[in-house]
Amino acid sequence: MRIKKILANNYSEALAKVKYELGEDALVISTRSLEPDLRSDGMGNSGRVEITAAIEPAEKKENGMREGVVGNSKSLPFHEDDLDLKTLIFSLLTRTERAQSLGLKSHQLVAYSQLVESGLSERLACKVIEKAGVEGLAKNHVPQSEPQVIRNLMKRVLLCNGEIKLEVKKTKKVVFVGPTGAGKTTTIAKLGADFAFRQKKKVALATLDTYRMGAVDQLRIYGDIMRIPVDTARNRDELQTIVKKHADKDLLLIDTAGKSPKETGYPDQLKEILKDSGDVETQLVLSVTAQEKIFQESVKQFSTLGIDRVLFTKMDEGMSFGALFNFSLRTRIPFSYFTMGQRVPEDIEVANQEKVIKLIFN
Ligand SMILES: Nc1nc2c(ncn2[C@@H]2O[C@H](COP(=O)(O)OP(=O)(O)OP(=O)(O)O)[C@@H](O)[C@H]2O)c(=O)[nH]1
Ligand SMILES: [Mg+2]
Repeated sequence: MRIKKILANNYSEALAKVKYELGEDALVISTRSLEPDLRSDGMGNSGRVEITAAIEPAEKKENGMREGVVGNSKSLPFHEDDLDLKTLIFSLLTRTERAQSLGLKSHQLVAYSQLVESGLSERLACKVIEKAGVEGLAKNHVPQSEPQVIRNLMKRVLLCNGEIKLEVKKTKKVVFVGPTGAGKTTTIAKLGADFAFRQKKKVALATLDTYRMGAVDQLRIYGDIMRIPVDTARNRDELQTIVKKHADKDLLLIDTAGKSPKETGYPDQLKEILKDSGDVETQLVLSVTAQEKIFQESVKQFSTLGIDRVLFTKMDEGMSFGALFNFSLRTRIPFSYFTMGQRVPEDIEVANQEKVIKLIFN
């Protein structure tokens, strides 16, 4: 790693020099203001700034190093680095120093801090403020990121794609997967009721959760109350039989056993069971109360199955909704529904961008 100190009259000039001398991938590792030093020989400075920046040699970068931090990612919409040496050094700076090293100006720091406080990752918060600043400037000719510009920008990049779309003359099959206790079974009951009673569609429920005591009963009780058939499948053949039996239905909702993201073999078992049942949409169910790390691990865990959409539960218990924004930007998996309570069938709504933005800024 090459380290270089850059002197300039102010931070923006210093950052421009860093980019010019070391390139877009350079990482600012420290900044400091220099006191005016008016030496009699005229060689002193009159209040300047010093930036220490580092750059990875080109051949190392080609060996797997990802994009840099200053002026990074032009890909859509934003991008974050993996944990690497740069990230490690970066993490040693204070939040404000990090924001400045990413190019934010002092007038942007309040908005930036608010986003980080509400759970946005620091890098995404910087990107949002930066882009909102550019958009605000283009629109109003004022170099500031107005709250409305920030909100609109964030709203625009969130991906939501509405409720389950039924097929014409074909049963729509949807399987719900996710960590233990995320709310899969309860959500299936809510959706079953919505499609059967509000939308007057023919609905059937099935469960592959034959591992846990009482799991089948839990779904069956909901099915009995709603007068919706509930079937259980232990393997591929049994599921195929259920699918055939319900060929006249508009919608078949399939429940699965909750598994910790550490159980990496489980998605392959599910894939095997679902193999001959035709097109099955996969919805990953995640609770907003879980750690963000669980979100990422679950996405990784079920990636072999192919996740079509994500459904967030327990919005009523969530404390920090910036994680939803991070999730959307990191994975680009569209949101389907949000659930916000234990009441069946009331506590569910189709996911929408406005809701996420309101929760983040509330
Ligand atoms: N507060 C709140 N609780 C919820 C919500 N959705 C589900 N729950 C509760 O979360 C608990 C677990 O819900 P389940 O539907 O059994 O979760 P699951 O994902 O099927 O669990 P496993 O099958 O064990 O993996 C229950 O007590 C539900 O009432 C929600 O939106 N808000
Ligand atoms: Mg369950």
